[in-house]
Amino acid sequence: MIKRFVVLSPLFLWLCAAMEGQVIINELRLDNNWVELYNAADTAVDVASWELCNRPAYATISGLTIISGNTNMPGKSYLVLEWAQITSGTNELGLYAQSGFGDPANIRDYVMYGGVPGSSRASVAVTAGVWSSTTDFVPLPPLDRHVLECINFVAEDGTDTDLDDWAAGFRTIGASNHDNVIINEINLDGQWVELKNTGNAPIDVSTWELCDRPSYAEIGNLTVLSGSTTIPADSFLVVMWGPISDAVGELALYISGPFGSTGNIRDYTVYGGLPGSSRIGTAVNAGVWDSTTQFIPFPVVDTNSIQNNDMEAVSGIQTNLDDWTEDIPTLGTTNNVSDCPPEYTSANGNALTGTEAGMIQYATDGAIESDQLLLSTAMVIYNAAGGIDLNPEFEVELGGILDALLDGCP
Ligand SMILES: [Ca+2]
Ligand SMILES: [Ca+2]
Ligand SMILES: [Ca+2]
Ligand SMILES: [Ca+2]
Repeated sequence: MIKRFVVLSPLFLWLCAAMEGQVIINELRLDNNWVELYNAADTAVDVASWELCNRPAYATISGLTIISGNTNMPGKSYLVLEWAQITSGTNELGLYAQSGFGDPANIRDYVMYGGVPGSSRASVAVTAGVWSSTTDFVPLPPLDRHVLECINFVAEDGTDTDLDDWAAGFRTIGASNHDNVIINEINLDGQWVELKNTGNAPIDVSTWELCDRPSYAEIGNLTVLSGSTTIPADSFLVVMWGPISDAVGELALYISGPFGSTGNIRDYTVYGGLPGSSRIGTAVNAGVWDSTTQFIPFPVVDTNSIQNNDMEAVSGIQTNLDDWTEDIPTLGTTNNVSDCPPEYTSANGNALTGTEAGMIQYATDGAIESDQLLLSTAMVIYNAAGGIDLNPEFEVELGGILDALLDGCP
């Protein structure tokens, strides 16, 4: 009798493991109990017998409702599944190639969000290298309409994605998550806008649209001052557009029309005041701007730009009024990271006006001049190294609080 032995080389075993490991958890839509899986491999992976886990609940993928895609996932494709366990709040989701949920060899990807669950498979995920730490969780998105998404667009398997690769994003169910372009700098004098691709892969924005209601422009039709409409990873595109000017206006960024849709807007700014007609309501509902009454003041120095100073922002969701300040132009390059306004005085048209109802601090190394009305619920700090001037119109209602400091910006 002849005995035959088959010797599997370590390389062969490693290739098998890598191929069946290249499906990742890509997006979570918590309001609909949906998860989007992505097959990062070039070849098909059949995940019908794979398992989802939210300890102590488990589900075989073939038993779940398919929202889009196929359980025999073609290379570079998406599969969207519904599972009642995917809910908002403190939670986890594990993706396993087979049951045996305590065995790190079986887990392929993992995400923890909203807090640290009392019972979880986090330690299995950390041992397997598909999650960063048993105490790391992705914060819940700011609005129900936001999703949690993987923002590592070059991930090859679950070991490439951990806490730093997850963020609140826009719904892109069954499609790439990469829509991570923000409005980064606006120069009113020069009539240009700098867009930044905050993602780690190139993105083509030639069919995206700018909007200053009722004016609209496809980005591919505009004059490029710097960069390319296919913006490389972590890079800039600067385009000119006529409606960007020294008059009260807005600038919105859309992946496409229709422009009243919260699903299409990706970032928003409004400057100098509140325009009579605008998309600010759409922007606030989409979570890309603070409120319908907030705007960026005109720059004190005409040639200065207004610039986003949040270097960590991954999408328009993370940039708000507080992130915008005036500084010398940085056309096509990283913005100046100074978040101290030069001053708030009537001499430059930026005097503090309007009504305050909540807690807010205004800080500058220059001076503050105020016509504000502070309601009974207001708790306001004026912090100006160059002095504070309260005009006759300034008023604090009974119960309202004003702290005046001369420290300037922290
Ligand atoms: Ca991972
Ligand atoms: Ca997606
Ligand atoms: Ca924003
Ligand atoms: Ca810049």
